[in-house]
Amino acid sequence: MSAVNQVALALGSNLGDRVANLQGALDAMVASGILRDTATSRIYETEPVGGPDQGPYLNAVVEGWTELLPEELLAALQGVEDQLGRVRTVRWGPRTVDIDILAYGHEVWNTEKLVIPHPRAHERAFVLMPWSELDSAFEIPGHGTVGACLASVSRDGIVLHRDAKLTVKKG
Ligand code: A4P
Ligand code: MG
Repeated sequence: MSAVNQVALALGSNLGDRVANLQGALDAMVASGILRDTATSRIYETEPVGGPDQGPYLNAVVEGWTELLPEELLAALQGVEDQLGRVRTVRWGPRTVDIDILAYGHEVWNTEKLVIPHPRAHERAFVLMPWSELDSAFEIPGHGTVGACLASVSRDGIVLHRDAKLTVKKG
């Protein structure tokens, strides 16, 4: 049997039908077997952080279990981003969908392609607010719990998106 690891992923979208993009990414991850036993946070509307002048984001966090190794997971998630029509132009620029690996169990990974835990997750309210709904007690390696990190950042510019929810379809 393959090893199964729990992962936390951040989803973000600020182009096109943003809810459909987040839901499409979740559906693709489940349907392709990348993730199973998946749980999702609520969706937040968030002011863009960094990058060029761009529209507001919808952000959410998804947790689940994967049999893929970290770099296999990254490649599979980039495949989902491509499938959803992502075009990479400027760093931190607008995107149909971005899927970042926040945590892979409690592993620490540091290669040119992949850094886990995500190097900016612990300071971003648009990640920590949805993540805390799922697992506030999760210990982010090197940074303390999700809840403690959230308590030390500003929540300005982050509001709950009440119009839609993500739903997990059986894979
Ligand atoms: N990479 C390294 N570590 C990881 C990881 N843990 N997860 C590498 C995913 N990718 C990782 O990513 C660039 C490269 O990061 C990848 O090729 C991968 O090898 P990308 O998705 O192509 O480009 P990006 O997302 O523009 O860059 P980056 O550095 O991931 O940006 P961030 O830090 O994710 O910031 N504001 C709001 N409100 N909401 C957002 O979601 N997102 C960003 C993107 C900026 N501002 C935002 C939001
Ligand atoms: Mg990214």
